[in-house]
Amino acid sequence: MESILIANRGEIAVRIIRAARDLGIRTIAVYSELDRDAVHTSMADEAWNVGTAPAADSYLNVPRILEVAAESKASAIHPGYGFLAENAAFAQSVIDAGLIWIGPPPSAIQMMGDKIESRIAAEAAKVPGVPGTNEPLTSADQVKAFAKKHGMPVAIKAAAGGGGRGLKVIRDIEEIDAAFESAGREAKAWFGNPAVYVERYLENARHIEAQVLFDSHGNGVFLGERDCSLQRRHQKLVEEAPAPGFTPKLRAKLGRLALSLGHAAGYESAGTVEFLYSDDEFYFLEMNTRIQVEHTVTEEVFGVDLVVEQIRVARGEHLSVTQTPEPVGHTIEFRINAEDPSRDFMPNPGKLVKYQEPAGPGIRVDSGVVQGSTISQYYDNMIAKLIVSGRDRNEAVQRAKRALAEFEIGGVDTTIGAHLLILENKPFLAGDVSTRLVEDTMNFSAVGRKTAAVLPEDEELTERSLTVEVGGRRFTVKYWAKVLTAPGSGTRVAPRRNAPKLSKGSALGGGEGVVSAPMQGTIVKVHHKAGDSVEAGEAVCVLEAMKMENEITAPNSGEIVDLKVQVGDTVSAGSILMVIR
Ligand code: MV4
Repeated sequence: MESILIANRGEIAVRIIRAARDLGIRTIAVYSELDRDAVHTSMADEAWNVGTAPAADSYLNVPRILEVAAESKASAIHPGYGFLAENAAFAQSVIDAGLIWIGPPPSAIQMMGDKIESRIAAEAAKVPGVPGTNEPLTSADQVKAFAKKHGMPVAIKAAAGGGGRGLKVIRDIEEIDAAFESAGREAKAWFGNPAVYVERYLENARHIEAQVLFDSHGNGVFLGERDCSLQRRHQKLVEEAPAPGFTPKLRAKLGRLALSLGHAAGYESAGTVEFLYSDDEFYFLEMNTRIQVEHTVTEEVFGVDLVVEQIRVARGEHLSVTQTPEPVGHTIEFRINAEDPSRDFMPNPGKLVKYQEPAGPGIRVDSGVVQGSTISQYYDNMIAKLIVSGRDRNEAVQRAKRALAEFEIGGVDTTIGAHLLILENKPFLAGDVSTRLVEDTMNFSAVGRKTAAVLPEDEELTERSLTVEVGGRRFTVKYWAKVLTAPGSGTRVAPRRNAPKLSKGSALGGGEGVVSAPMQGTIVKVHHKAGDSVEAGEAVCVLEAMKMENEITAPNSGEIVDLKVQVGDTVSAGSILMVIR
């Protein structure tokens, strides 16, 4: 295997490039027009344009990806996760094109992609599933009969769904008719397959994933478990290994179940078998036939490079790891996404005008960005994965607090504040994790943006006021600054750069409706464009200064008649930012 084409982007593309490099294999990146200057694009040995920004026109553009594979003479393709990673037809077309597919056989992808088929395979392999049906439902009456027999709540799931997509929880018999109808409609619309099935919905269970790795010679190894119970609307927030409170006995039992399913499926490469763990029992949920986002915590604790192992297996090698390693220490992964936890994790794409990763003991950051990168609404909101290890869970938690506080990201809202809140959550700290923890015990609505919430607790903020004169008019503004102890350690005033110039004919500063910078800083968000109407007191832009984001508000209602700044501008105290008349 002389070269690998990575059919992906972002942090996982960087991750695969690193693994290939470790094996001395040449790397071929593909990029969309939006990713022409992305980290993965410049990092690979060569890079090819596969199309325009929309994923359908680029990262999902199978003919173009295969064409590039042929033109670049790639030996193999690694799909990463998402995009085409679990597309059996794509996997088959790669193999038919004479390339090595770094992943499971298309037959295994196909089997596990149909959640009803995967349940049947699990049953045949004596891997107990959540009580449920193994035939597509044809009427709401079947759901009612199931609920009568097994109890409520129940979950209706899309056979072509997975990862929580197409999952409907029903807590009241009266809701079954409507839920059954909408589940089928949504499954058809979202996945192109209306088939749905029903399971008993297990409340308060833990979501435990088993990492498995198979070679092409029938050998399989269980590489430990991950606890992924902390999810929000089926989006994982935090993953950890080993699972809190897991014993070697439990780990061995889980491993036997996971390997049994893998063998039954004729599995090869890395895969993850998902279970619910409740009342000392494991219940099979689904199997993911890809390397997962959270593979990193397994790597850190069980001491294996899963992507290197995938490549080795794809080269026809026998497993180099044949026994489940003993876990060493504890690792927690935090997904740093461009989302605003205080607004229900609303995506907040934008330019990373400030980006500085933490480092130091126990810290690993997997990312595909640098300062100046843009998180685009065309792709997922992930900025980076912060992977924190310690000798035990408490040390990992302490280090995580330090690393999250150290993580400098400006220009987008991030999930850092939410993670810091999780690290103060008592059930979480006690290891009492379950799929209900987030919903039952956490409220993110008050989570400030990272810079406002995470100044190390020994730093205090003092209220200060600043008197400025703009265009002959005197303003006194309040601001809050860190107490700097070292003498002369005042904030270095950055030289003015791109500071907005007063345009001809505009207000010469001062006067009604002039919005000025209360202090020197960087514009990290502009909420409006020229011509927009705004209300008095409404946030119009965000100025980052002294590690804090400061909302600048409209002094009066009116129209923005002159917008002088854009994201990334450095402004000095008193600079006019915009005029509202
Ligand atoms: C379930 C379940 C309880 N009972 N199925 C969520 C993602 C996908 N992997 C499957 N998931 C679940 N399926 C039954 N029959 C609980 C989850 C689940 C979960 C549900 C709600 C909120 C957070 C969750 C975290 C992990 C798993």
